[in-house]
Amino acid sequence: MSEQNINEQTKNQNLEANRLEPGEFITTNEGVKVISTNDSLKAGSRGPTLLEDFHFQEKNAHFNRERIPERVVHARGVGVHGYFQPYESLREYTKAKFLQDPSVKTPVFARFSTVAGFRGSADAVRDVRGFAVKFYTEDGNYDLVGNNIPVFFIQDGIKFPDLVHALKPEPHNEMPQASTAHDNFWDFISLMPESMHMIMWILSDRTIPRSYRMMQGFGVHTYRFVNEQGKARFVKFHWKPLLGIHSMVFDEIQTLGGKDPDFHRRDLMEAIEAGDFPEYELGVQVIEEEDEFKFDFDILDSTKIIPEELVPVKPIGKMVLNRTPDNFFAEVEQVAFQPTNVVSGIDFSDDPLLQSRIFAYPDTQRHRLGTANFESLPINRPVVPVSNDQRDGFSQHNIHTSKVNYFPNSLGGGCPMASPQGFAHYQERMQGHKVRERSESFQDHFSQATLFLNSLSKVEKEHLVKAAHFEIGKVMNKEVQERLVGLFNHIDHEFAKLVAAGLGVPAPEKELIPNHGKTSPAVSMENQPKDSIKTRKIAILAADGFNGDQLMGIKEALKAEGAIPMIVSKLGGKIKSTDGKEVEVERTLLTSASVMFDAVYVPGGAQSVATLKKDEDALHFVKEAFKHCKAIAATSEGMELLKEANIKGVSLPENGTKMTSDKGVVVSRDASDIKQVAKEFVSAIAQHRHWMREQQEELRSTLVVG
Ligand code: HDE
Repeated sequence: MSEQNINEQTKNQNLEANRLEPGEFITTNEGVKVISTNDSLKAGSRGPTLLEDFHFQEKNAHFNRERIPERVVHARGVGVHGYFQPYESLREYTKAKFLQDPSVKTPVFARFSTVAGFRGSADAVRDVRGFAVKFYTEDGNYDLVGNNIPVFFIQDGIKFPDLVHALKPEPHNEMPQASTAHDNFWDFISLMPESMHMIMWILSDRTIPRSYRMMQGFGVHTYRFVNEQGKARFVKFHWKPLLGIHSMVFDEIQTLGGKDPDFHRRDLMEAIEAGDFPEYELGVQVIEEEDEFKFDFDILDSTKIIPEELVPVKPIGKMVLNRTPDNFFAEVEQVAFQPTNVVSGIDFSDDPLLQSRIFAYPDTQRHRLGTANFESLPINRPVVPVSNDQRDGFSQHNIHTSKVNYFPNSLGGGCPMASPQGFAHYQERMQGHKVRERSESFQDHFSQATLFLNSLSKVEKEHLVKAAHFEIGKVMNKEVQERLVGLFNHIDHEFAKLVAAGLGVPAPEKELIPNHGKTSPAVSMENQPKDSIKTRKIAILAADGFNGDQLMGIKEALKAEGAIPMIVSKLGGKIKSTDGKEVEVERTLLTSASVMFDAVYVPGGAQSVATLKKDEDALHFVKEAFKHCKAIAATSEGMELLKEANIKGVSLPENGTKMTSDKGVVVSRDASDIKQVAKEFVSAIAQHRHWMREQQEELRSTLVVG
C-alpha cells in the first residue's frame, strides 16, 4: 500500500472508530436498554420523582455538562476536512515529509473563524478571519494557524490579553457583540502606534469577505524551513483561493447578519456538499539567512509584510476541502489548533509574538477541553502512533498495556526511547542580555501602513475611509477620536483630514511626515484575477407568465459557467411560463434577500413582470442589488422592473438600441440574442462588483480621487 493511502486511510479509520451510529433502541451510557424516556419515575402518576431514576439522573446530568468554554477569541467558526498535496518535492528547502512527494495527499482539517464574536454570533461582520489548518502528516501533526490578514495588531504577545480585553464586548454591559466599533477598542488602539498597519487592513474590505472560499490566508509570522543537511531559511506562508479574492459591501454585511447569521458557514458547507470543493494554493516567500537584515523592516516583526514585489511567493502545493464534519461539536468545537505543532523541517523564528503563541495555545486547550488528554480526541489524534510514558489524567482514552511507565527502563527493553530522527530544534546561535525591551528595528510603525494605503485602488480607499467613519464614529469619547486622527496623520495627512471630517473632530494642521509614495500592488484586491463566476449565486426573479425561453436560456448559460442560478418568486411551489411550462421556485422573496446572491436576472413575460412590479419585496430586491453594485440583467419586459425600481445612472436600451451593458447592468430590449446577453452578464458577474455606481462626492479629496 502506498504511503499516500496509509496516511488517508489511517485518519479515516481514526475518525471511523469513534463514529457512533444511532442504534435501534435507546440505552443508558452503560448500555442498559431504556423502557421510556418520556416520563420520570414517580411515586404515583401525580407524585414526586424518585431519586432511584438513574436514567433521569444520567440524562440530565450529562445535559448539564454539554457546554465547554468557548474559545476566548475565534469562538465563532466552521471546520471541514480535505487534503493537501505538494506540486513538487521541496527537499531542497525542507525535510518535512508531507512536502517531499507530489503523489502524497496529506489529510487536513481547516477551521475558518471570526475573532471578536461569541460562538453564537453572526458570520457576516466586519472582523479579521482565522484561517487554521491542521495537517495530519507522517511526522505527526503540523498546524498552520493563520489569519486572512498578513499582519497583527501587536509585536509582543505579552500585550495579547490587553488587546483581546479591549476588542471584546465591554465588561460592564457586554456590548457590542462581534464588533470592534466601541470606545474600549479604539481607546487601546489610539495608544498603540504599533497597531497602525493592522488597522489599515482591518478598515479595508478584507474584513468583509464574500466567502471563506474567496479569501486569502497568511501564516503572519516568519517561520523556518530546515532541510536534511541542516540548512535553514526563513519562510512566510500564504494561502490563495483559486476562486479569487472577493469582498462584500459593508451595508450588505450588516443586513446579512440578520437575514442569515450563518451565511459563511452555510456557504462553505453547501459548496462542499454540492461537490464544489474549495481549493487554495499554498505559497512561501523564502528568505536566505544571510538576507535577514536586508530589508528596511525587521522580518521578525509581525506588524510587517515582506512585499511580494521584494520576495515573490513561490506556489508549493494545493489544499482541497472536500468533506463536511459529521458532528460539529466533536470535530469543529473540539479541534485544538496549536502553532506549537511543528514537524521536522519546519521551525520557529524569534518573532516575540510567535514565541508567546507557543505557550498560549496548548495552555488554552488544556483549559478549554478540560484535560491534558485533549490530543486523544478523534479530531486531534495524529495518524502516526503515539508512544511515551505520560499516563492517566481526566478522560484517559488509551489503555496503556506496558508494565513500565518511566524512562530509562530496562524492564520494558528500554522502550519507548528517544529517536535520532526525532524533532531537533534548529541550532540557532543565541546572544544578548536578559532584558525586557523591544528591538530598535521594531520601532517604525507607520511606513507599511502608508504603503498599504498607497497600494489601494480609489474605491478601496473610499471604503477604508468610510469604515473609519463608521468604526470610530461609534466611539463616544472625543479625545480617543482625536488621538486616532493624530496617529493617522503619521500615515498620511490627507487620510487623517478625511477621517477627521467624517468624525467632526479638528483636522491635523500640519503634515508630519511626507508620504513616501511607495506601493505594493499585490495587496490590493482590485489587482486580483476576476475571470470566473464558478459557484456564484444568481437570483432569477420571476412569477407566473414569465418568458420560458429567456429564463431557461440564461439559466443554462449560467450553469454552464459553474454558477448557481436560483428561481426566486413571491410564493413557493411552481410557476408557469407563457407557453405553459412549469418551473420549481427555489426561494421566495420572504425567505431570501438580494444580499444572499451575487447577481440578479429578470426575464421578460408581461404577466410575470407586472406581478413583480406590484411587489415591494421584488422592487427592494432589485434596488438593493443595484445599491450593492452587483451585476443585473433583464430581458424584454424585465427592463420595466428595473425602471420601476428606479435604477439610475445607467443607460438602458431606448430609441432603437437593442442592448446595453453599462456599469454591470445588462439589458436587452427584444432578447433576440440571448447568448449575447448571457455572455455580457457572465462577464459582469465575474467583475464581482461595479463600484463606479458608488457616489460619495462630498467626501472625496485628492487622496481618494487620486
Ligand atoms: Fe490566536 N489564539 N493568539 N492568533 N488564533 C487563539 O486558541 C493567541 C494570533 C488564531 O480555529 C486561542 O484555541 C495569542 C495571531 C486563530 O481553533 C488562544 C496571540 C494569529 C485562532 C490564542 C495570538 C492568530 C486563534 C483561542 C499573541 C494569526 C483560532 C482559543 C501572542 C497568525 C484557531 C484557541 C481555531 C485562537 C492566543 C495571536 C490566529 C487564546 C496569545 C498573530 C486562527 O490561545
